[in-house]
Amino acid sequence: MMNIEETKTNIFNDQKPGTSGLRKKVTVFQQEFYTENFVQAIFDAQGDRVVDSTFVVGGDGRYYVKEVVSKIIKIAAANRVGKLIVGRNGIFSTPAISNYIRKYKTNGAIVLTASHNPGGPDNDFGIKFNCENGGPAPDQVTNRIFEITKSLESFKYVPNLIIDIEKEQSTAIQVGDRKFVVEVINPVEDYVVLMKEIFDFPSIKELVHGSAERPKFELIVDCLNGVTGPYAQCIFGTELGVGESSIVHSTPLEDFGGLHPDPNLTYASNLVDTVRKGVYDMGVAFDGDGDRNMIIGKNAFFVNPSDSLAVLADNLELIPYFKKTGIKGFARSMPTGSAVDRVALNKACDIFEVPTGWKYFGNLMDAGRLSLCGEESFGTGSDHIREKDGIWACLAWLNIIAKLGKSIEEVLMDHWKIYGRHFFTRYDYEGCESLPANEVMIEIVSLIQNPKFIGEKLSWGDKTYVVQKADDFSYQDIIDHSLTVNQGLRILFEDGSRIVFRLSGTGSSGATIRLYIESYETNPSTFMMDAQVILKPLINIAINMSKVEEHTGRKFPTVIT
Ligand code: VG1
Ligand code: CO
Repeated sequence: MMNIEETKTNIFNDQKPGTSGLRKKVTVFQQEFYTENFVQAIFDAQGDRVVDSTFVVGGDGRYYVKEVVSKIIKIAAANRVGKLIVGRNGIFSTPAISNYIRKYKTNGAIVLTASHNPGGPDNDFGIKFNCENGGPAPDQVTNRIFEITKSLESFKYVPNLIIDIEKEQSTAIQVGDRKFVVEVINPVEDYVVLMKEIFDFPSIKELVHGSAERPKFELIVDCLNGVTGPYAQCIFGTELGVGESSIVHSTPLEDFGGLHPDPNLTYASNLVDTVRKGVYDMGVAFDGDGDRNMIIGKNAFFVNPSDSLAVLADNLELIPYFKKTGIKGFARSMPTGSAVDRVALNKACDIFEVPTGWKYFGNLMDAGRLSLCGEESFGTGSDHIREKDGIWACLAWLNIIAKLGKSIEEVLMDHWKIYGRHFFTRYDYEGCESLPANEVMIEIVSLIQNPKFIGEKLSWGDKTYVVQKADDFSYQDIIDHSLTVNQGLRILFEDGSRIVFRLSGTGSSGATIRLYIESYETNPSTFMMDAQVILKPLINIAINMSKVEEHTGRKFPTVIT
């Protein structure tokens, strides 16, 4: 039998979760009692539901995950949790956790990830709480946790409870007068079963192997040393027969091998360069925790995530899962390009526009209103789980290509011919000081608050745009009617073009300004043009009106997508 101890904690005032959990430098989490404080607050926020509850624990394999898993085991045992399900070695992708919660009807999960942020002792760590629907906790829950962290006086734990998480095993321990169980499991198995239920694996297998009618479709998968490695090896390697040399960076590393595990053109440039050589028909990369994806076609033809969402929406019936469930509706986050809106219109189905962050899709899915959704930040997913899902997105593309028999570029060209093309770009000014970043936002606020701004003509070169509407985006959830405000400054123009400014909510320090630009073209002669060329006038208008360079001293963004 083991005993519970209670230790006085320190008060921390900075444990407010952002877009997707609490993210800070590892060194911040390593402060005495910092992590314990947040974990205790998660359990306290459960109220009486914590008694005999079952929670899943796992993360993206980054530095400090294992230490925090052992802290959580000790604290859970002392807080009357009945059972913890732990991914072996602390490994569990974000989508696989979401699936596990739903499949086995557990009470939720503590997900240890800073997603696409770099890892290692000098980089980032994160803790996210997911609810029993499998999705990230909504604002009401994270606000409750935050309030508790600010007044917590002590935390409870079982000091002598040590579990070997390198071995799959189940351990029952007597803690005080209760039984507490820790089950260490294979984190890959159930997820693979789910993928095989959703997609037409035989068709995908034929695609990647080639047949009498069609040459082999060459795929390269880059896991950026994140958590997807073991999932990719099993699904693309063992199940689909993709060669070992085409599944790269597939061992989860604590510092991601020095890579920045963010699948975009800047941080996954190795993959882009490889695919540019013309051998591969498709390249795909995932982020640290496996919920993001980047898709590129032959010769590094880039599929913008907003277009990816629209193409999947248009072809969803080709995927067995949706043939069965039907299509209930589409959604995108506000800054995401609106290509999918046209598909929704064409299919006469609902389209929802929600704030940035996957948690805002959850209620719609739970209410059976939403089948497919996405974000411009390389997030795509469906109601099979309640997180975005990188491997799912790759399989969805493969499934569709297997059925259509076209290249990725052909699929996009055909899509644009029908719907027109929404050009989209995002500029990130990462690692700014907080003060100047706020000044940039205030600059825009003062512009859009002026009633005379509506109708104003903004020009650059020979292009002129007329302001139709400008606001600070707010969203009322149609299911629980909760209101979320201050979700991004939008300037909408009469021709459908948009400029959006937002501050990132996932950074661990300082501030990141995100500038999103979109415009719509129907003239096919523009379709193959570079988005940066087409959007140049709007980009310059946005940069001038925000005085971003004056305030931050940044001549250029750090990342352009
Ligand atoms: C970013 C993206 C957002 C995404 C979030 C979490 O948030 O813009 O679309 O949902 O990251 O993604 P922000 O607040 O930095 O813009 V992940 O892969 O960290 O779970
Ligand atoms: Co992620």
